[in-house]
Amino acid sequence: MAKGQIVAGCLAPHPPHLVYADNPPQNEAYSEGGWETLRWGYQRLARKLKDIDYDAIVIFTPHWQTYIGTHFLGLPEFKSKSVDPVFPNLFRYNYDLQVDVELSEAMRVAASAEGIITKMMTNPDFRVDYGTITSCHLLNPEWDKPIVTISSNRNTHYYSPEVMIEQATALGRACAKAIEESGKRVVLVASHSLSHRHFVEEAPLPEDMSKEHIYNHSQYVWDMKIVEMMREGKSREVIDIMPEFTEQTIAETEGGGLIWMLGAMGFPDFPAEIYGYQSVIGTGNVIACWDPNDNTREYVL
Ligand code: 2X7
Ligand code: FE2
Repeated sequence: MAKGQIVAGCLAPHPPHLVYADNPPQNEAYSEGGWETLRWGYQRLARKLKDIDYDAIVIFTPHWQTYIGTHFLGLPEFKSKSVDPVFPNLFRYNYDLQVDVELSEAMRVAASAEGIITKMMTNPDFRVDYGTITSCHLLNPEWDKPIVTISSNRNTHYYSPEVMIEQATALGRACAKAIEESGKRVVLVASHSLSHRHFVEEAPLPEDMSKEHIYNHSQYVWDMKIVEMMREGKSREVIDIMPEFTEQTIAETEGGGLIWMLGAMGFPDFPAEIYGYQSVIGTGNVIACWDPNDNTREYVL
């Protein structure tokens, strides 16, 4: 059997506004559009993924928060309605998704061998979080690949940002080993925004783009610094300044997704492809992809 491999790693923000703006049949709310810079960037990345041969998507989300250990989806199908608790007016999405349970269990076993507390989620009534649904919908609107969702163990809050770096890196290493042994070709997804201060009042029309802007300038400067480092292939340095970044901008990096993904990819030193940056209700969001294949890696933006 050929060795499995990670064929791409995507940083894929999940504001539910992006699904709302797209008006897919699965979502109950209706919009007049909005946030095109991000949505068009997602469409471009989705087209790239279509040209890559892969078996499964493994996604790490900060909106499945677990306080004892790291959990993995553990049933072949989950079907329900995902409702964003903060924006139920925008996101009530009917999903029916397939899980690669074999890969999920293999990653759990490998993580456990790294000393991480783990558990499979086998409750058929479990509601998959909106981070998973939003990022997966935008990267693969056809939903024609099985997924695995990994929960975010709350290391940053319970311990410190430094402990999160250690734990999420170990988890990434374990997942990479399991993927290699599985013989599968896998796309990794870190589902989150960068800076994460947001407005506490919504515009009367949420998609009114005349009201959308970054929460404050300092948040913008921090985000641009991180994006610049991604472009320069300085992924290890991104992790080094992450505790400060997370604290200063209340960044969603606190959940560990980007650390996990870059750790699994061995902290790449090649440039990330950038597909777009835009604010959503004041938060900073970049779509980026790390393509380990020198022949297909592009300079997108
Ligand atoms: O979960 C989110 C987010 N990360 C960013 C913006 C708006 C809503 O939800
Ligand atoms: Fe979020």
